[in-house]
Amino acid sequence: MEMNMKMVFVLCIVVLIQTEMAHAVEYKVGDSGGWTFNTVGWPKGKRFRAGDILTFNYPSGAHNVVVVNKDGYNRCSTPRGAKVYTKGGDKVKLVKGQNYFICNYAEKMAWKLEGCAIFLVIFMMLFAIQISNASTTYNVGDSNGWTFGVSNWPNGKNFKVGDVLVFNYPREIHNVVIVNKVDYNNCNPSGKMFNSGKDVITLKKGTTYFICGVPGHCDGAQKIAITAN
Ligand SMILES: [Cu+2]
Repeated sequence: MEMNMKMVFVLCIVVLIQTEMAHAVEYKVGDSGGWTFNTVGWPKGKRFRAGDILTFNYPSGAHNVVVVNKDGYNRCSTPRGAKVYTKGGDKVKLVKGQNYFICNYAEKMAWKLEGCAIFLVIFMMLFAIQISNASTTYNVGDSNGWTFGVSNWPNGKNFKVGDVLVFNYPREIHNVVIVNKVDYNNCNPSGKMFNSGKDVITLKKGTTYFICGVPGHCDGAQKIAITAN
């Protein structure tokens, strides 16, 4: 930031109108070097008149020309509503008194860089949130699938809201029924039934109770209670 301010400073020039007269003269600011760093000394020894034209030659996109007041000039800052030229080859007619010109492009670049940094941080935060929110898909019972003795399978796992359970089983042998806690404890299969053999269920907040509705299977520990936070 401090470096950028210095860069701005060396681009500042001040043109003092010494006498007011006819016959406008056209000046190329910075001569062959154009409007670039260290043009600050260029006006020295020249006698400008009101109505003279300054041509600011520079690559547009690298610099600009901002007409400022004395305060803006001294602080290398851009007053609100300042006239800004950006095309390169800009012609500015001098008015009576002191004419102050600065390039505030480095200042702008600093803002842009700051803006980029802020967006990068936001992006990284969103990315981190996305990672922490990423849902996990579980195959219930792992390679054994949804079968007898599966009731211990959830132990030690931390399920989140939005995680997905896939119940894999031969559909002619088992099914999946979502039940309430009492029916879970009593192995009573009254509730929503799935029987595709590959049922995909997204977890909601709280505890969801799953049992196999085929008689005797729930009692054979084909039941799981999953708590998602
Ligand atoms: Cu079963």
